[in-house]
Amino acid sequence: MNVISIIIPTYNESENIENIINAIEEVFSIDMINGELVIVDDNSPDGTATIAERMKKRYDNIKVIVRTSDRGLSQSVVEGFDHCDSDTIGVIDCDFSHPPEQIPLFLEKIENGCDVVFGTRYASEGEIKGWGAKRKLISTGATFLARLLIPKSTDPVSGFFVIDRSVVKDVVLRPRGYKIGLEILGKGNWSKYCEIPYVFQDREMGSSKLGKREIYEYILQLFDIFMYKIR
Ligand SMILES: Nc1nc2c(ncn2[C@@H]2O[C@H](COP(=O)(O)OP(=O)(O)O)[C@@H](O)[C@H]2O)c(=O)[nH]1
Ligand SMILES: [Mg+2]
Repeated sequence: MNVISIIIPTYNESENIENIINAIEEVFSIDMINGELVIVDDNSPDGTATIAERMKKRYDNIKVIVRTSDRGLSQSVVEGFDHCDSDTIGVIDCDFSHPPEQIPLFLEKIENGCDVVFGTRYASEGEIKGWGAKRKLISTGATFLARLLIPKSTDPVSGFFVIDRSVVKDVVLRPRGYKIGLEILGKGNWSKYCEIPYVFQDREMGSSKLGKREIYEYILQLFDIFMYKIR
């Protein structure tokens, strides 16, 4: 059985998908990790899923899930959970913003008893590279608000995290927008929180899909988690 399943949510990532699969497979191979990749694509018009399917010829540990309704990053990650066959589940972006070579560190923390391990850009040694002032401001504001709900975390809106499956077992999540990690921290069953600093590197290929809708959904999500916690 695999020790870790890594979910990669994708939308129009034809320029990145092959490289990220190769990069994670190399990490698995170097660190002798028995892992699998679960690519969850929202039927990208640029053919991302077809490229991922083709990669199955090279690797036997890849699953490709194509969704055709209710497009969304968070929805894709939650659907991915059902296709993961490991008890340890990770999430990583397709665009190399998150360093795949740090995956073994996340796994080690889980093996040492952490329930959730979040990559953080806002602790010592963590950093964001490549974003303009506007995007940095949005992220700082979003992180500030989320930290009021999850004070233990320096980066509760991080998209780079690994969890033990038990954290989300029988938990009713309300996936929407971009911040599925925050939803899991807000509603999941975890006690030992751990984090690992990483350097976020803005993408070089393809474009961000963050828009006004995701920001609006984020505000609703914060309110929903707040109500959940006081209940
Ligand atoms: N399945 C799926 N993946 C998405 C969607 N939107 C974004 N993603 C993926 O989520 C990851 C982060 O998205 P990105 O646009 O780079 O966000 P940013 O880094 O915050 O600007 C990337 O792997 C995207 O391909 C979506 O609607 N559905
Ligand atoms: Mg990105």
